[in-house]
Amino acid sequence: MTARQSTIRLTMAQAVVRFLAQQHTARDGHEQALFGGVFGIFGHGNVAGIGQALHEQRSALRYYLARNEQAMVHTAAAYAKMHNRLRTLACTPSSGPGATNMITGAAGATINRVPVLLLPGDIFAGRRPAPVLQQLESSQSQDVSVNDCFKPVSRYWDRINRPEQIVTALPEAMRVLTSPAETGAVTLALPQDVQAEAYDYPAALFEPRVWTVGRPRADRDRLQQAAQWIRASRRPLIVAGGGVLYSDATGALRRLVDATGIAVGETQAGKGALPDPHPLSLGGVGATGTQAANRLAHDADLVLVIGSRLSDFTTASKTAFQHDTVRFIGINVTELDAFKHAALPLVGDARAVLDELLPLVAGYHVTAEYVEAVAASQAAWRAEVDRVCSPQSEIQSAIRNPQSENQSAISNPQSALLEQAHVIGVLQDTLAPTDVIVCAAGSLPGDLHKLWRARDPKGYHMEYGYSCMGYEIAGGLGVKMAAPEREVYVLVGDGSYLMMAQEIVTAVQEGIKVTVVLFDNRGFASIGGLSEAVGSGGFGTRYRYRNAATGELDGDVLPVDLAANAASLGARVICADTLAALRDALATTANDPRTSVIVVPVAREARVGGYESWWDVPVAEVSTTPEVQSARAAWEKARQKERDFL
Ligand SMILES: Cc1ncc(C[n+]2csc(CCOP(=O)(O)OP(=O)(O)O)c2C)c(N)n1
Ligand SMILES: [Mg+2]
Repeated sequence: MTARQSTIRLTMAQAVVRFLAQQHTARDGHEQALFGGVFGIFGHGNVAGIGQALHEQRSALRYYLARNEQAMVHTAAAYAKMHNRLRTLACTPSSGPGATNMITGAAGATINRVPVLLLPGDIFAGRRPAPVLQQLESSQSQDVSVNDCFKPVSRYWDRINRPEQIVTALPEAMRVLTSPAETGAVTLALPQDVQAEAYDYPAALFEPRVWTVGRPRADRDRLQQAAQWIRASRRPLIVAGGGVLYSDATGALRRLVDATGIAVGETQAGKGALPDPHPLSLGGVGATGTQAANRLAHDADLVLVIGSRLSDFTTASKTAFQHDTVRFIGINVTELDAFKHAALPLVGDARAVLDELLPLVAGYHVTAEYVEAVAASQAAWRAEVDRVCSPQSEIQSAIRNPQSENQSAISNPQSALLEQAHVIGVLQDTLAPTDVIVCAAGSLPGDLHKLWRARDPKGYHMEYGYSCMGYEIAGGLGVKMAAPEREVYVLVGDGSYLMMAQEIVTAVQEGIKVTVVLFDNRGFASIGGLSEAVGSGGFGTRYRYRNAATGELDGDVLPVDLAANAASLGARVICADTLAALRDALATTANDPRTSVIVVPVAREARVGGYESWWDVPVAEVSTTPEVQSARAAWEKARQKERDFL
């Protein structure tokens, strides 16, 4: 330390909190605080350190009490995603189980490329009282704790064994959090004793700091090459991913497609990149995509991938693109993604790259034949969505599915369980374009990817990188905190709800309104369907009693009352078992500032099918079950379409 530097004596934890409150991001000249607060659950591993610091500095950085550590990371990730990664929340758990509860959330954030700051408590750096409560012991090393488990799921990981280490660790942590290319979970493990230790910190550490999120530009020669490829293309397609939204490139995308006539398919994270309606929007692409997008993908000779990780859902497990000489242009701020599928990599910010590409393709336009084909397939798809979402098809669907638990629909339409697609139709009709739907796992993501018309770039919030059951309600909380001016609708299955509903209590406590629409089909419709498809008949996916006669889980329906459960957590609860009741419930909750749960019983078997697509789930190679054998044969055939792009 030089003599000129003034210092401030603080505990390490006080210094961390003080530092976090001073961090900002700026993009395109717009500056905002990086941290919108700190979520936490206290235990011996953080209460006297970070807990004390948060108490003392509570006017600088607000503390929120979560109910589960995994949930609070989902909340932070959703908050960050809603803010296009320019803001996030910090999470403080105790050490031990409080810390490891966050690992699932950390993996989700890193996989989805969204920033979250995790500050787990850690074992004593001084070691004398070891093993402390909840400490993992090793006979090989004393330099091991459960927090080492965060390493593979963090983009930056550090353990602060001396208080002065934060002087170098915190700026690194912020660099990674605010780097569009590197971002994800950042973990600073904070030993319990060191949190409370004082140090003379340089005062400069606590000066306000602005992390400029730039717009890196792609290599010029490669841009020229990309423009040539586009000009040479007769059947191009754009695959728009989450990067389009994060980079605020929806306007740039629209300008490019309006000028060239190239149609757009969207990934789960990219849905809303070209908001509906637009003549060149084909909706979702890939395993859960629309017929319109999947047909164009099948024949595309050039795929312009913008801000996508090209997951197996997007590529239909590498079967989506079947043109003999198809080639790819990868526009991505992350090299790893830009190079996928042997693409011509345009490594850079999506908006900057699109802005520079536009003048280079001036004069290029797709053919009249392409324009006609896109218009026709879009019109056909819109009609198909209307058909699938319209209640008139309720009875036909029960007839289509002879195994249906909805057989009563055939004899008595009044008593029929609702179909999920019809509920989605009502939500689509009722919600305002700027309202946000939040979802993550089960059968809803696939149905929504196909059926939902995202009319606002931030209106469709799907966590489908990790597809983590339990994200939904916790995530909804983060979305509402990030966009309090919007109505937030959490769409959640009964399985996901049972896994993690407790953040309703946090929402009630904070007066943060979310409206949960709970689709109760008594078990796992999605994985049940997948189990049937692989020949296992939905084994182990129904919420039913074990049947003494058969020894299987095929007894009576369980007496679980999800409405009573939600009410017990403090939510307003409405049960809606008809579409009319659902419309009423949505009107009622829209005018209520409280957090509500609308419980909608839906038929498990009434599923929305796939549209000329596939997902690779390998089937048992040997089995005595004929259903498995035929599923295997079908899988072996379908798999032949998988391609290597080299
Ligand atoms: C944490 C977690 N565990 C398991 C899975 C695998 N999984 C995907 S969907 C699903 C069932 C979801 O059930 P529910 O929420 O009721 O939705 P439904 O399938 O009935 O639409 C399961 C078990 C997962 N995605 N996440
Ligand atoms: Mg379910």
